Amino acid sequence: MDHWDLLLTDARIATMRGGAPDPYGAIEDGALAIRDGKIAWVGPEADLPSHWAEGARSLEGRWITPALIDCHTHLVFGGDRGGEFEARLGGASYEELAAAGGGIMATVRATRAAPAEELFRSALDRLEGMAGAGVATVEIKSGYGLDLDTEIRMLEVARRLGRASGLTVRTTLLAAHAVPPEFRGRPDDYLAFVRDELLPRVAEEGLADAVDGFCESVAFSAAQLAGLFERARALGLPVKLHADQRTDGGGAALAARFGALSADHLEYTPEAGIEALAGAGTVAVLLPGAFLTLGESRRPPVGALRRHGVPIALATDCNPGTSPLGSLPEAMGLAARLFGLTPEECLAGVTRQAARALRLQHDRGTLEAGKRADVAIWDIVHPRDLTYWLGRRALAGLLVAGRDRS
Ligand code: DI6
Ligand code: FE
Repeated sequence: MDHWDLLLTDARIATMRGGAPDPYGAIEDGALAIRDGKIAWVGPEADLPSHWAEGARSLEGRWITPALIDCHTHLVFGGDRGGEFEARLGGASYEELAAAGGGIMATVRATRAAPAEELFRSALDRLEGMAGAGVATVEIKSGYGLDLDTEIRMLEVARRLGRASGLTVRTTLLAAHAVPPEFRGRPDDYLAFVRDELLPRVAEEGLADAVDGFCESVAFSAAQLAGLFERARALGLPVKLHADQRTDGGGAALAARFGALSADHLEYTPEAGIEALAGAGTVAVLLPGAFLTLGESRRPPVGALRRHGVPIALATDCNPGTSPLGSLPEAMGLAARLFGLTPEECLAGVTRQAARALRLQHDRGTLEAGKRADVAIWDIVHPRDLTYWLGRRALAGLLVAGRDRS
């Protein structure tokens, strides 16, 4: 092999390889070669045959990492809930606001009323903000439509965001997010509609890469969601779950039973649930933006997750109600401060482990030969700085499938 499309030299490389003996899988004085959008070679520059270095791009000692992956967002939505935020600061609870027609239902009304173009424009703005912080892969959930047309419109908008931005967008059907007004008091009828009509249609049109549910006392129980998950699996779609965020609803155990890609939130998950996740190989996705915004005090069980070897990912949970957080590096900084994760765990959580939460680990999440050349270039002294600093714009460049994006 003697030609590269792009060769980066004089780089400090946080490969984020799993099981690497060096922290961050780091390679000092490294080089990384790209061909056909993939990483063709990565290692110490001294090991490169010298004539290959011709035409290389020197990074002048900058750090590179895998491009970041935001594996849990509700990026597509209509309207705005800033007023609710103020009301909550004034003492109103999330539950009170929801009972008064606010909360998720306020966003459902606004999303139903919004034309696709408007949903697309506002979400593209948020997506570009994420890319500006080093993110190249984003998961986007539906769940603010709760009817056939709007759920499909949200997923179509999400797919279009991927095509228009050049970033990778993975879509998730979250119709089991709340009971819509048309089905008030009849959650099982609503879930039957999702299971028998909406989900098969979404699967047939290839609009979703996974199926999610909100397993919570204010939403659906584990028993209610099991039927939906069975159908999802029968249609070949993997599942994910909003689990045990504000109460222990047996969410982690449900996720594990269905071999979920991830179980997300987990503040109230008991040890048995964590053991189940470990056995199923399910990723724990922690969401410090929602924890902070809701003023939670019970932290997710990080010690038990570590002890049982459950992979820990982090995401923004970007949504207009409980996590108005548009920056994944800020989620890292918050996870360290609020949950006690190490900076290395935080970076792994938005690269290697986040890839796994989206079943993309074969293709991205670490800097290794054969993987997609999604690479973030940083003006930092050490990879821990990505977690240490809050609100610092440290991105110096972003390669997506080997091409310059910024
Ligand atoms: N978990 C949450 O915290 C949110 N949805 C979810 O599944 C709430 C989203 C919202 O308030 O709009
Ligand atoms: Fe969420």
